[in-house]
Amino acid sequence: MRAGAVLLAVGLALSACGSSDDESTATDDETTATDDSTADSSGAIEVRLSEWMVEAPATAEAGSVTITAVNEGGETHELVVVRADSSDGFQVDETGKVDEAGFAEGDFIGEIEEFEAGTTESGTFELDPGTYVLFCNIVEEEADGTFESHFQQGMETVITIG
Ligand SMILES: [Cu+2]
Repeated sequence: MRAGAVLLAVGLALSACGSSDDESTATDDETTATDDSTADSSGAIEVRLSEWMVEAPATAEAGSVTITAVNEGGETHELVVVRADSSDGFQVDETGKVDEAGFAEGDFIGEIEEFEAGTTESGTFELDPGTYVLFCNIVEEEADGTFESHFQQGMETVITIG
């Protein structure tokens, strides 16, 4: 009984080592398992949105960058990509909404349109080396007539593309 078990184990080990099919299968698994990665070297990053944060890796490689935006919050969010050293010079209107048309030509890169809490959206952007601000530009009007600007609540971060 015991000898049989050992032989079986050796047989399994040998077949695992000798099979190139197993190796290619393992590679496929890695390629599809991108959900848990926050950053890698292939131009894909994950950005997490919540109240009131935008969390992104500090750096990413230039080129065609696919941003997977995960809405981990309880509200609808969006993700705007603008080339800027920081948000210091951003123009906001009286509601706290950033004037997306106010950026110099070429600095407004694009956005992932608003998507619901608990969902994930992605977008691919051509990013040259430089510094970019990622922010949410949703403004909600409260029942009392005041405005809640997600950007002004802190939903912004800076990422360096190199
Ligand atoms: Cu938001």
